[in-house]
Amino acid sequence: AFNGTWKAERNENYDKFMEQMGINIMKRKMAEHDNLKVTIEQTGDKFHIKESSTFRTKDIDFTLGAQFDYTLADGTEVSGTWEMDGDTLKGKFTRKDNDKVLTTTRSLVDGELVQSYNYEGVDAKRIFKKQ
Ligand code: MYR
Repeated sequence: AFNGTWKAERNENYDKFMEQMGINIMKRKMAEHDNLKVTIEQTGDKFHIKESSTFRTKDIDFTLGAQFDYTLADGTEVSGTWEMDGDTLKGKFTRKDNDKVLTTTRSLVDGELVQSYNYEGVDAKRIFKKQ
C-alpha cells in the first residue's frame, strides 16, 4: 500500500522539530523546501527506498524489525528499526551523537502518505502526495 513515489506537499511544525534537533536556521529554511521525493518498494517485510531532495539522492534498504544505520540530510547519524503496527509503519531511531531517540511513523490518510516525527517532545508531520 505504501508502494509508489511520494512528493512532500506540506509540513506541520517541521521548523520547530528541526530546531529541537539542533539544526540551524539556514539549513531549516532550505529543508522546508527540499522537494523531497520518496519512492517506496515493499516486498514482504523488505523495503527499498529511494530518497531524492535538493540535498541529495540516496538508496536505503531495510527489513522490518532489523536494525540499520541511516544518515539524515544534515549529516546526523542514527540507528534503529521500522516495524509494522497494523497499517502503520513505526520507526524508532537513536542518534549516535547523543543517544536521544527520534520516533517516526508512516501511514496512509485519505490517499496521502503522512509521516510523523517526534524528537524530545516536539511533534511534526510531512504530508506527501502520490505522483
Ligand atoms: C527511510 O525509511 O526513509 C529511511 C529511514 C528513516 C529514518 C528516520 C527518518 C527521520 C528523518 C528526520 C528528518 C529530519 C531532519 C531533522
